[in-house]
Amino acid sequence: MNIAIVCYPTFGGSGVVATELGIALAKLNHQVHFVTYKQPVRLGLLNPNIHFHEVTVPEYPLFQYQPYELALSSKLVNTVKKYNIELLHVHYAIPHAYAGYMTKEMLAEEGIHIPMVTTLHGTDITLVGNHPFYKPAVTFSINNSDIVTSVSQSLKEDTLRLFDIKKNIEVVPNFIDAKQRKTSFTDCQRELMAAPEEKIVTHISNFRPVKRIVDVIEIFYNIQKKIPAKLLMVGDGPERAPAEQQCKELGIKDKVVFLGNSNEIDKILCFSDLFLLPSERESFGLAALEAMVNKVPVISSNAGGIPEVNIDGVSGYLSNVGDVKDMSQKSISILQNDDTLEKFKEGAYKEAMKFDINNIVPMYVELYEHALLAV
Ligand code: GMT
Repeated sequence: MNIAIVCYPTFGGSGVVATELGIALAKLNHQVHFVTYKQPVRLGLLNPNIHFHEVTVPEYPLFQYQPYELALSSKLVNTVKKYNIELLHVHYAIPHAYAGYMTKEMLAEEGIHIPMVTTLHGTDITLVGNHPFYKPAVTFSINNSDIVTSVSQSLKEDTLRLFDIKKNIEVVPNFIDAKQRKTSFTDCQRELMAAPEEKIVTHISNFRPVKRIVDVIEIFYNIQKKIPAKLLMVGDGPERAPAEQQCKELGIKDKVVFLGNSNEIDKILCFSDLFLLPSERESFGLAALEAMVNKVPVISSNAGGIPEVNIDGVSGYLSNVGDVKDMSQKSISILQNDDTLEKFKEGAYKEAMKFDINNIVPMYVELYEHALLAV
C-alpha cells in the first residue's frame, strides 16, 4: 500500500505513535509518506520505504494567523497525485482530520477517491477539540472520516459523550516495539545518575498543566524523606520553570535533574526504578507504557485510559487524581523492598507485552484494507 501519514512531528505521544506505526508499516514493505511541517523526532534516518514531505506555510503579512490547514491540504493533494497514495491516515483530529477531509474533497473533484483513517489521541477530544471554537469542525471531520480509531476504550467513551458522533469508533491501543528495545540497548550506566544506594524515580512528559508536575515534585519530596533517591525530569514545557523553583523552595534541588527533551528515553528508563504519571487527564499514557516495557513500575493517577495500561497492584499502582499522599505511600511501598520492586518490575514488563507492536499493527493494516474496499 501507499500510505500518507499526517501527524505532529514533535515530542508528543501522538507523533511518536504515528512515527512508530509508519516505521512498522515500512518494514512490512508498505510505502509510507509522512506529511508534516518537520521531520518527526523519532523518525531517524529515512529508508527506501519511508518518505518525508515538508509542509511549509509561506508567511504573508496580511494574515495574523498563517493558514496551516490550507498548506497541509494542498501538500496532501499534490503528494497523493505524485506518489499514487491510496490511503490517508491522520493522527490527532485538529486540524489534521479537517485538512484530510478537504484533501479528499479536492481529489474527488478530479475523480480520485481515497479513504481517510482518523486516529483520536486524547487532548484533540478531551481538551482542545471540545472547546466551542473547534467543536463543530471536529465533529464534522470525525463523522466524515472513513474509519475512526481511538487509542483507548476510555477515549472512545469520552468522544461519544462529548461529541455527536455518527461513526463507529474502533479502539486500537498504542503499542511498543518490545524486541527492538531489548536488543538495542544493553549498557545502563546507572552510576552516572545516582549513588548505588539511591533509587531513581523518573517522570517524562511535555510539562503541560494537565501532567500535574507539582504533584510529581511533591511525591518525590515525600519519597526522598524515607528512601535515598534521585528524580529525573525528562521533557520540556510551560511547567518546567515553576517546577525548578518548587524544587529550590523544598530544598531538593540537588536531588532533581531536569534533562530537557531527549531522544534517549530507553537509556534513561533503563536505570529508572519507578515512573510517576499523576496526570489530570490521559487518554492512554504512552510514557507509562514505555516505562513498563523497560521494567519500570508506574505510580499514576487513574485518569482516562491509564487503568487500561497500568494495572493496579501488578505493574504499579493507581490513585485518584491529586491524591499525592496515596501516590507517595504507594511509591515508598514499592521502593523500600527489593523483592517487591522486582515483582513490580516483572509485572510491568508482562503487562507492557500485551501492547507489543506485533499485536497492534495488524489491527491498523486490517482497518486499512477495509477502508480501501469501501471507496
Ligand atoms: O499528553 C500530551 O499532552 C500529548 C498528547 C499528544 O497528542 O501527543 O498525548 C496524547 O496522545 C498520546 C498518544 O496516543 C497518549 O498516550 C496520551 O495519553 C494523550 N494525552 C492526553 O490525553 C493528555
